[in-house]
Amino acid sequence: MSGYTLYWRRGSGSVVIEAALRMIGADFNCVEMQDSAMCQTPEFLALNPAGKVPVLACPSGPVIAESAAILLVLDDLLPEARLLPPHGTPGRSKAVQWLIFMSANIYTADLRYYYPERHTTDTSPAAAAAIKRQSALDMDRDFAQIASAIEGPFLLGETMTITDVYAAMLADWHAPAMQLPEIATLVAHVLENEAVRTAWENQGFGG
Ligand SMILES: N[C@@H](CCC(=O)N[C@@H](CS)C(=O)NCC(=O)O)C(=O)O
Repeated sequence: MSGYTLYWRRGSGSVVIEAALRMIGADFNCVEMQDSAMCQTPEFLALNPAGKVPVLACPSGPVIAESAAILLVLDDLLPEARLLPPHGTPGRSKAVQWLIFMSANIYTADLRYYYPERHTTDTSPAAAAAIKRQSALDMDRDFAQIASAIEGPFLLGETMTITDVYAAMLADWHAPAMQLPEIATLVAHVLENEAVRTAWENQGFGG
């Protein structure tokens, strides 16, 4: 399998896609988006009208946006790489449920936390501060739910899936999550994986 192109940005959700590509041994090249303006060019908007990374162009033609969707498609294309448990197993249901939970809830809360001004028409500093406070509380609640579902050390027990890598990415953005012992243990085990460590280093995580 060769010829993937990953559109990425330092410190963004593209890190879990690079980790997945490395875990499956795919050939890929990277196009770095240096800033928000680069994500708003007509060329990039033709790939993802939302103007956001990550975006993955597949060698067979499709261009996919949305981090969780990209991971599900990669798993479909290369099921033997076991980014996720096999179709039809209880483990897969659980891994997919938490992957979507994190992408729908925690990723979006992180965006509210880091870019509060984009989430209100009220331009006052107090409004931004209130959005930051609430999004931090939302993430605390959501990470606690994940922590209670972790079998240990990974979500599904002894076998790491891409859902664990996704959780580690989100924990890097929300340091209080590391105070939960189940999350800290999961992250420590995820970072033992060489493919993950390389992606973390390339994309400015772990600092
Ligand atoms: N739901 C999307 C969120 C993607 C997203 O918001 N990406 C951010 C970086 S983490 C982005 O590209 N923002 C564009 C900008 O800030 O200009 C996903 O899961 O991929």
